Amino acid sequence: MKALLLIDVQYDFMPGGSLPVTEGDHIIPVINHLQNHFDLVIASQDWHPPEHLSFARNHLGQQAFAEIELNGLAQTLWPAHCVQGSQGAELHRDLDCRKIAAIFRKGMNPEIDSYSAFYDNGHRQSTGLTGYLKERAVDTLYFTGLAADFCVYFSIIDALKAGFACVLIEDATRAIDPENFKRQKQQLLAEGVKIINSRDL
Ligand code: VGL
Ligand code: ZN
Repeated sequence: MKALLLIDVQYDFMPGGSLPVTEGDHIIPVINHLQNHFDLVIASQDWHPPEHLSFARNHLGQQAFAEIELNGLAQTLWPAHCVQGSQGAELHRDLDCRKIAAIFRKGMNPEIDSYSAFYDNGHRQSTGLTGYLKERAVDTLYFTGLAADFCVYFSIIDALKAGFACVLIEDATRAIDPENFKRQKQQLLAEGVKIINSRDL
C-alpha cells in the first residue's frame, strides 16, 4: 500500500507568509493532480504555540536565522510562523483537501522544534504517524510539500529509519535553500530514496 504525504502546505511557507519559500505556491496544482494517483493521502501541519522557542522573537537580542543551542540541540531561529489558530498556520485554500484522511500536527511543545512529521528533533516524542501508516499496511511513502530542506527532508530520514520505501516528488516541493537541498538530495539517493517528477507517476 502506498500513501501520499503532504508536508506543511501552509500559508506561512508560501510567498507573502512569514517564512516564505520561493515558488512555494507552485506546488499546489501539482499536488492536487497527484492525489488522483493515491487512495491514501495524509497531511502534516506545523502548529506552534506563540511562545515557541524556535521563534527568534522569544529570545532576547536574537535575529531570525541565527543558530543557537536549545535544550542541547542545534536550533535555527525562525521568524514566528504557523502559530496555532492563525491564518498563516492554515493549509492553503487552493490545496484540495477532500482526500486528506488525517492531519498530523507537530511543533506544539515550545521547548523543542519538530521538522519531521514523525518525531520531534530530539526523537523524544512520536506523532503517531508511523503507527498510523503501519496499521494501514503502508510500505511506500511519496513525499511532497514544504520546505524541501527542512520538514520534507527530515520526514524522509525518519521514514527510512522506520523501514518505509521513500519516493520524493521533486516538482511537488521547494527548498528554503536550494543549494543545501542539492546536497541533501545526493544523500537521499545514496540511502535508496527514489527521486521522481510528478509526470513520471
Ligand atoms: C519548517 C522551519 C521551521 C518546514 C517548519 O515546514 O520546513 N521549516 N518550521
Ligand atoms: Zn516550524
